[in-house]
Amino acid sequence: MSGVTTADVDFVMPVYNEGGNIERALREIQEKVSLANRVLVVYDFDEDNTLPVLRSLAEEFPNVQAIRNTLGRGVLHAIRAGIAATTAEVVVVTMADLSDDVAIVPRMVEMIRRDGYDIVCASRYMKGGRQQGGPFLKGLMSRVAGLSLHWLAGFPTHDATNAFRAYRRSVLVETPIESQGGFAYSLEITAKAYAKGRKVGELPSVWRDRSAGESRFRLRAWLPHYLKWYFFAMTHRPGRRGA
Ligand SMILES: Nc1nc2c(ncn2[C@@H]2O[C@H](COP(=O)(O)OP(=O)(O)O)[C@@H](O)[C@H]2O)c(=O)[nH]1
Ligand SMILES: [Mg+2]
Repeated sequence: MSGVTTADVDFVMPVYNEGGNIERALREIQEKVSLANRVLVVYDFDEDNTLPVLRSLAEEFPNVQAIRNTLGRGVLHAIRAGIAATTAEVVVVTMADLSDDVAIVPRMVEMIRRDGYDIVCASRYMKGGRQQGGPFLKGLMSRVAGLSLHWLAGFPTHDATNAFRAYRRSVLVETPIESQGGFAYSLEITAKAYAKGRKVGELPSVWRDRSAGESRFRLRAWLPHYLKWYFFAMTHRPGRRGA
């Protein structure tokens, strides 16, 4: 994307050797998201096998920009580096492994731009949403966390741990991330924003486990981060204001 035009939506897409998935992931966005968009593909190292594929697609996808994450290795640093490069009013974090169905992105963007939402969560655990495949324990814990926060604490989504989420960019800018690794930052940001009175909504979404490449999800290592923000979300509701 050139000149001073700003896209309707900037995607932040972290990648770690997604050479087998990236073309399909970009085509899905091209086919299902007819908004002006940029896709910021964030990689950690120059030998990443996603890069040659990206170079071969450069002409066909002028909206795609490869960004080298220089904040430190790992998916959280990559997402932070991607967020730092965003300019659009709406930022969507999504994965390159074809797990997320980007067909809901236009509605996510509409909810933020037209209906005043600040964060829209893709939700596997509400009516119409689904989780297909993936490790049993990871899925079970994610579901129990999401449903307990929703039903016990009134958390505004059934799916607290999904990273596939649309954010009003200003919310990302004003919310410092304390999480040190993994994907718990998405629960952190959403819980903090909700506690501050920001409007958080959800849309049903189907998540499918990847068929190419390998997951780098580290349940044990990241569990303490999740628990910290789970507890925060359980105990911080927005204060009553106005109506
Ligand atoms: N830049 C970067 N991206 C990563 C890293 N680990 C995972 N990713 C990307 O993050 C997304 C989700 O990762 P994945 O390991 O499949 O997690 P899962 O979907 O929870 O199993 C994919 O697009 C990966 O390529 C990393 O260390 N650095
Ligand atoms: Mg995955």
